[in-house]
Amino acid sequence: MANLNGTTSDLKSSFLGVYSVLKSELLNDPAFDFTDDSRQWVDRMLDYNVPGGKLNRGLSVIDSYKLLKEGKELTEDEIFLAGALGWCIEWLQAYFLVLDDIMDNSHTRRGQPCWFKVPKVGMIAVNDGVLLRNHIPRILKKHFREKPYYVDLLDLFNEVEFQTASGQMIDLITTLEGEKDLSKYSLLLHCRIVQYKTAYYSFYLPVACALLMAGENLENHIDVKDILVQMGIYFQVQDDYLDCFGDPETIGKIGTDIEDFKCSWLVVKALERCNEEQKKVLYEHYGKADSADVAKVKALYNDLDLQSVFTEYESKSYQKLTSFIEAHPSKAVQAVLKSFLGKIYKRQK
Ligand code: DMA
Ligand code: MG
Ligand code: MG
Ligand code: MG
Repeated sequence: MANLNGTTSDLKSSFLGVYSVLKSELLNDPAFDFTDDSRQWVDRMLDYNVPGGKLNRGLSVIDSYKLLKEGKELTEDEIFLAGALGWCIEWLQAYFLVLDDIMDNSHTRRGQPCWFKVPKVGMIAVNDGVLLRNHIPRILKKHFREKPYYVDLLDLFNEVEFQTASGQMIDLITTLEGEKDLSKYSLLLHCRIVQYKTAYYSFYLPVACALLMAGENLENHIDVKDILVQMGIYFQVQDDYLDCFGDPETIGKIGTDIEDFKCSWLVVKALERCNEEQKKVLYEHYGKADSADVAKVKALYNDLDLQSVFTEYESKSYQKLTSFIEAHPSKAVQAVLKSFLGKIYKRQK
């Protein structure tokens, strides 16, 4: 394995090396009597869904752990373990995305068809999601069961999964047919949805994993959690913005928020800024599958100059988050949080 204390590309290639090890362990899990067919299915399903993203969440476990160790060279063993925790987060993400794409009726993900859209997969994707979710405790058991922080790790993944699934639930029930009512959409509701569906697993979880590995008690780091949750909310606002204004080639997915009647940051801002006439347009065309309806909504977003509203929000958020970070007493924690923020500020994908 390449030395993970080296450059970013070394780090990524070694991280991918950890993936190969974990995958081969799962494909030879003695708890299931694999046949060639079933092993091949899982092999293909994993390669299709787990490693193809930006890997930011996974890589940042190693990054954060290194920063918490304040520059001390990590051992190969520490690197492998931090990498394995990073992959557990990527597995969790794959599980949520496979199911999210079915529920959101999406088309593409990471530049390829969503897994359930692949011929012969279809609704088998539901069980594949369940399998992906089940792989996490298997990885943790294999590599962490003797660690003093094993129970805390299991508990952390359980808590965060529950929060994420609850966030997904409120994201989905706000769009229910027959109750399509834009008047219930507000910044407060948006904030509640994205805090749960995105912030905990995308931002708090990687740092919490690194903290546990470093022997820390998570109860002593509530302040870090609060900052990461704020960062996660900003990240999902970017996701909502890119759903409409991003380049599908670059973000690897085609937006569906308007069709899906989502409580997106953009529709909330549009409602805040529109006049009575524009409000009628929104009420009439938001949440319809027809591309002519979607085009009307997008034209309205342009008229309301939501691109500038977003740019303004983006720089304000960056300033606010930076000041929260700089108020933190630990320089090592500051470095972890700044590295995170740097990775997402003004992202195009
Ligand atoms: C996704 O929200 C949240 C989870 C937990 C997968 P989303 O549907 O906006 O994500 P995407 O835009 O990637 O489909
Ligand atoms: Mg989605
Ligand atoms: Mg969704
Ligand atoms: Mg989205």
